[in-house]
Amino acid sequence: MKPAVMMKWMILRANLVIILIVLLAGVFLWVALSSKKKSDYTPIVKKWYKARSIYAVLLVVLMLVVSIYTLRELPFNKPSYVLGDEVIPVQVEAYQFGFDIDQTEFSVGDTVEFNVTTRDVTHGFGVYDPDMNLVGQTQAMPEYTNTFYLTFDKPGTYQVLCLEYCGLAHHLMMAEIVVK
Ligand SMILES: [Cu+2]
Repeated sequence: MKPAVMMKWMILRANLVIILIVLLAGVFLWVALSSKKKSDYTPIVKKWYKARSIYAVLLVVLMLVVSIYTLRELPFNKPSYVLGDEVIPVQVEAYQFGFDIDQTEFSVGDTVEFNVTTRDVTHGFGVYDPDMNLVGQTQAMPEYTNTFYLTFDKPGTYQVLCLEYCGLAHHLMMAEIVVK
């Protein structure tokens, strides 16, 4: 997703939250105002038991649609590394506030083995393609090396961003990888 599109989504979501809060307040008000009315209990129970089953089915369908839609783009089903591939090992050391990456220039088609650690606190190591889609990430942990494989299939400048809040200048913690 491009940054401009992302921004639009964030504004849309903020508006949605406000609308939902107003709706919820409306429901509370309606319940409070109608709580003094007296009526026969049995038909109400029957009516809402029925509504509850319809609601449950709708919820399951909605969750299925949302799950399928949101999970299909996860990289889990796209192996970027096959046993026997030639890989380029790269050491990454994160620190407050930057990354030491021992190689940052690659060619299209290269499969890289990122060995990620940190010299101070926990950081994130997220690699974004030239369209700012997250294509790979792992945690940078003290005294521990996390490895992940990434095949660069597009030329351009990739951004590396920290994905774990790690201090005041966390938002400035970035690096670049160039793929030719
Ligand atoms: Cu960080």
